[in-house]
Amino acid sequence: MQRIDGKQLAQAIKEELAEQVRQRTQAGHRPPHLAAVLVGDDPPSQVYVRNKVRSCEQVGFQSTLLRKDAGISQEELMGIVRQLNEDDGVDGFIVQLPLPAHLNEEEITLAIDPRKDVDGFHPVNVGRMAQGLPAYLSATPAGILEMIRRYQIPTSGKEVVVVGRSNIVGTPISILLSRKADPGNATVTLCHSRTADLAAHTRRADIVVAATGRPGFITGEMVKEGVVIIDVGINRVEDASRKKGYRLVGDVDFEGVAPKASYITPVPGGVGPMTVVSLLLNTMKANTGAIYPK
Ligand code: BQF
Repeated sequence: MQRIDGKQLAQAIKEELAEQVRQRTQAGHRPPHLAAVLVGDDPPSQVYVRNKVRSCEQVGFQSTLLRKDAGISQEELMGIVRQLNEDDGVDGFIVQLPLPAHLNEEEITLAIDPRKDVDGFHPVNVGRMAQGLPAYLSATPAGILEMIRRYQIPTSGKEVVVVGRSNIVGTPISILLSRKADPGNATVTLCHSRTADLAAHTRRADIVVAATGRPGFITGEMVKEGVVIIDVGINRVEDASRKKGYRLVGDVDFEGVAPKASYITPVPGGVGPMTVVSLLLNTMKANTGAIYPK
């Protein structure tokens, strides 16, 4: 069993990015600039946005954090999105999800200029991704692809089972791994809460991508010997022995599954850091015009 060290990989990629920023600023370009809008005080969202801002600093990007009260109106938030769309000093921006319940996430996502949509959530980018056109890829699927690439895990002709069909992880990773590309060319099954006999599917899988949001959901008896496990879950479970009162666990029962796995991503330190670094990579692409030429 080999652990896939997402933290180490993310660090290596950040060092490459920092070098690229140095070279481009030497050559007279301004550094990439990411803006993030955080609405309200959802504790995990605050952690995620802080991770993103700190990561920008580490690689020499400019970052702007716009913090807004949980009570902000839809109209005011739409106004902020329009301003960021127009701001030539901002290469890309994100609106941290989830938003408070009174706000319409779909309308906000649709209002973001696809050329600045470094989260890759706008239907224009999703559609381009699905057709294999240049697009900003959703950060978690992009991070998973990069992990698979750098660990040289074969995907062509493999049986992949994705568990979870969200718009930001399950659905796009299933499209990406089935595309005619490398990594890709896999035979992908997308399982979800209505799948009959989930274990019958996961037991056949060469690669399992777990994105259910249920702590420890994938158990040892659900997988075959030699399986590759990509655990996307970031679940807070109560733990009185920790300073913060909780610890992070994945969607996979690590202790039960690891002995059967050839490769497995840990939580924390697996997919999570790769998600953040993918956002940086998208922001670099926004700055250079790699997806949408300027
Ligand atoms: C780690 C996210 C669910 C819903 C919205 C490093 C992150 C997490 C874990 C992080 C996530 C999860 C992010 C670790 C961003 C990943 O060391 O394991 C980094 O910051 N993430 C998000 O912005 O929105 C989410 C998960």
